[in-house]
Amino acid sequence: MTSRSQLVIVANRLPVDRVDLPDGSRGWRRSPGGLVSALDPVMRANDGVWIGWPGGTETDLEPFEDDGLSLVPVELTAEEVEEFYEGMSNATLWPIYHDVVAKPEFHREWWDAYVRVNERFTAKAVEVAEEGATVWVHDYQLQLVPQMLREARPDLRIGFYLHIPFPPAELFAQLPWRRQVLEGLLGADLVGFQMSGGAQNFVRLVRQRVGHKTHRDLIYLPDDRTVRAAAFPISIDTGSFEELARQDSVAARAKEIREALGNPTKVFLGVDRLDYTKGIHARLRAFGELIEDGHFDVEDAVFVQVASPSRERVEQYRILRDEIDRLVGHVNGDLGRIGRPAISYLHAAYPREEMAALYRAADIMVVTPFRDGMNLVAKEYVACRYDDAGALVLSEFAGAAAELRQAWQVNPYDINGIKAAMLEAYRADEKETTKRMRAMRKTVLTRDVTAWAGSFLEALADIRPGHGKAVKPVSPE
Ligand code: GDG
Repeated sequence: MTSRSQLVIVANRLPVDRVDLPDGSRGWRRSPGGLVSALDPVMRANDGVWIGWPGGTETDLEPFEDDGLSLVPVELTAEEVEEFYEGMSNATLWPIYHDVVAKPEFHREWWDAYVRVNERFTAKAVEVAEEGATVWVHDYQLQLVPQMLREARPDLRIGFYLHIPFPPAELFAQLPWRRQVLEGLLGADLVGFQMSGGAQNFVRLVRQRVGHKTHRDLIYLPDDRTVRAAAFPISIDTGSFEELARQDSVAARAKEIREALGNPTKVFLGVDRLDYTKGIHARLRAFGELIEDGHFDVEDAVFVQVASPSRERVEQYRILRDEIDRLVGHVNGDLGRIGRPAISYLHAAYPREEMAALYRAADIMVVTPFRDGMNLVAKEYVACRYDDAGALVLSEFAGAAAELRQAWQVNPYDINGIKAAMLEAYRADEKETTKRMRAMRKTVLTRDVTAWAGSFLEALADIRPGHGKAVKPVSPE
């Protein structure tokens, strides 16, 4: 039995992963991530509850506590994992919301599973939310929850945050269930986006497709409710990243990494989930061509690409994996030397300490998504560069580009443009890289994830004075 709460977080995933313990029993391990660290203090201050899928298809899971957090698992069947998660969420909505970089698939059974699973998440929230509680729903897997929740519990204050871009009307219009999704989101009092462009796309679509009156960032519903749509660019736990990067063990590991690479003059780095939106292929191709063109050779520069396994049962992700395998084989076969491949390609996930060491070891971080809500990797790299060194090559189509103006910005569709930016960053003198990095660090240090969560919750508390109770403000330790 879970206690009821004044603050309920509803997200696709719980902030824990299943692990096998040494004694043979099964336990939980906290999954590290910015969202969890941002919400941790708010959750504690308000005795919050987090509702989410623990991954897998285990049944009979009861609500439990993990390191002081109350967690409520939502179960999915194997069929729902296929239809709701891999299908509707990752093969329909994900590509539509990312500029149709891959072709979205539309299947009515997937939609039915999406509705059913959204209902299940809603039922849990209805159960655990106290009278007048604040419920914060996250991301594209749960866009129907706000409306379902509003119908069941009009007393609640409901916020929704979309972590990925919200597409332009022309693309969103392809979705056979576009109206249901818009109405689903309109159940919230505040709908948050990474960028103001996403918020504007949403307001325009609501006006066009649902017919509600709108003014700037406000939508007026016939039942006298007002919904606000605004941008809240997400960030990282900057302080904890910098602290990690400053550890002696991380510095030692960074040195070891450079040695293992053969101490080249410059190390380029890419870190992504292996996803077709991230532009991994384009940047590796650009790097290979720079060597082929004779701008530098493998003694001068190498590229380390970490691609953590992701959504491996979705067809498009398998195709992408093969394409990258082929390209890396081709570049290394043609351009590498014994003991010195041009690209060190790592299809694996690493602990946070190793990520920090990689960020410390890299001279040039290359982030080239075709479309990305924010891209936290770019901000993490900046957070780890307390020495004000290092260069960032960043796609204009990542949300982060709006804040990290001093990066070498590129159009990820323009391979020559990527090459030129990589070469400029490679050749830039210390004065130039320091000036740029200092400015970017100022941004990332002041706008961290705690500020992000605080500003969203404050805006949510402001929206309907007198209705629902506001959560206690976050008190950073
Ligand atoms: C979505 C939106 C938005 C990656 N490999 C490893 C690892 N990571 C960590 C990174 C970073 C996170 O995963 C990836 O975050 P991104 O923001 O780069 O991208 P998405 O996963 O697509 O996230 C995105 C974000 O939501 C937040 O709103 O910014 O636009 O698409 O933190 O460091 N971490 C570890 N090992 C790995 O191998 N430990």
